[in-house]
Amino acid sequence: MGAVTSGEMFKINRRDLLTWVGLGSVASSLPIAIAKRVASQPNAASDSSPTASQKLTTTYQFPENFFWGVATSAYQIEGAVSEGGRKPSVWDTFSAIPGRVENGDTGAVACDHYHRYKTDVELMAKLGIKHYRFSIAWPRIIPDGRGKVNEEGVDFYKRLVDCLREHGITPHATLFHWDSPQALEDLYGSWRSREMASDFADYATAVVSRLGDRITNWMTINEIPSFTHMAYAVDKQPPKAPSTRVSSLKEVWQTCHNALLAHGLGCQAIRAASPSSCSVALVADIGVTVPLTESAVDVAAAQQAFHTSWFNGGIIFPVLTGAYSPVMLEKLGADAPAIQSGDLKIIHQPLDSLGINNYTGNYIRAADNKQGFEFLDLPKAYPRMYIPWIHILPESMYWGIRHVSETLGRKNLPIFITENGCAAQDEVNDKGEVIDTDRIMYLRQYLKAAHRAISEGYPLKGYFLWSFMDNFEWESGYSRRFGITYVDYKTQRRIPKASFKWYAECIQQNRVV
Ligand code: GBH
Repeated sequence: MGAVTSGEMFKINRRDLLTWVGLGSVASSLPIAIAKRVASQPNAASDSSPTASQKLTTTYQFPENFFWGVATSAYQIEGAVSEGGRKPSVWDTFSAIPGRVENGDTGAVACDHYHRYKTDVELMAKLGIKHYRFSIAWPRIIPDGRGKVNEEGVDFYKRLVDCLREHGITPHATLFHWDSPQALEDLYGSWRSREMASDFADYATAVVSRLGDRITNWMTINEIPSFTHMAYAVDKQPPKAPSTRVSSLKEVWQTCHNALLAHGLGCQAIRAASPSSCSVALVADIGVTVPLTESAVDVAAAQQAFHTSWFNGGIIFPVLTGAYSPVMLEKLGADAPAIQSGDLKIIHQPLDSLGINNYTGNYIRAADNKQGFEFLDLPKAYPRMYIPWIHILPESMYWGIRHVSETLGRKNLPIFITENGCAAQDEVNDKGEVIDTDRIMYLRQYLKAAHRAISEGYPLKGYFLWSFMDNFEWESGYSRRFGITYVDYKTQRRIPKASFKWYAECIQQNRVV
């Protein structure tokens, strides 16, 4: 499309404009005169009688049984940190140390979801989701990390899940989203010890034996690097809790290996404790390598680079293939973790699906060097969202899914996008609305890339948008908003943003609008 001069702009009518920006379907919320005009438009798709495959690619229609959802996590939304018998997690301790979290923010109140879950679930029902991913707080269920179960903590999740089910929403529970009990940090250094893996398995048993009558979709652990590699470091104060300095990189990798063991033992514990057949997954933040072009050589380069991108070779490889990537091990040398015999068998449990958290990626091209590829730096002005690490790479959605299927050779493993979303500089305007067109732009492009994966036959089964509402964004505190619902933290008022209404329309039409 050529440049539109401001003079020409005046000739564009409202209907054209709505169609251009993809809002042609919001007829129900339009003034009646406009709604009538929209309704009287001939349906372009049926007019030109496209073939089935053309129709699929031009309308971005999703399969009938596709799961549309939203995601949150316990520490980021619940608050009520010392209520109902809960004891501190490492994030309570960490955020209480001045300077660790922006503005000195903590999760003490967060979105007060512990008290407001009913109205939050009502709002989810208005959004039209049928699936909700949340996490269960270990320090609510077993406040000392091991030993006695706190039934009052369990009761909160019973209430929440019953409320979800009353609204026709299926619960998907993550057992661990970074909130390790402080007691275990004090006792044996939490993830530095293998004991953490068996304590996690006992915690999984405690949860599933009590909630397994209400929940059948389980995820063991969310994003292993975020509480291991980013929480332990050798020469700097790591950004995430418990933020411990250790003396070697090998020790950091050991925390990661212990988390893999926890995942494996956790899978076994969930299956043993579940009263009915259930689904078990891991949630991984894979480092997505995107080929600069889709030439055969660049695609091969992206596949090769996938091994050493982020922590893939040491996490998703052992979990899905039963072995650390040899390329990764060679690169690590003496820094690789100690692996005891039998560990890999525990780690490589059968999974019912894999959850992928996708936000961004890296461009790769084939190169004339020893490894055969290179990671490309992004130009300084490459577009990003309102947080430095989210560069806009919609095709990372497609390639993340394809790498798991193809590069890891797990063709038939169902995949869920368990998180995708972005921070935006949201402001409430004088009409009391939040018009986050930048977030809509971001989400729309990523969903189109998800659709491409499905249309090429990759087994993507569902999508959970991060996040249902603004929340405690870890070391950024409340300064970064990822929600499609705005939270006014002073009053705890929820304001559905423009992206909320846009997502509701996608769900309702079962396609990207
Ligand atoms: C997820 O973390 C969390 O699960 C969620 O709790 C959080 O609120 C949400 O996303 C938004 O941050 O190598 O530059 O690409 C994401 C944490 C931070 C993990 C960036 C991967 C890669 C940085 N991620 N990181 S980069």
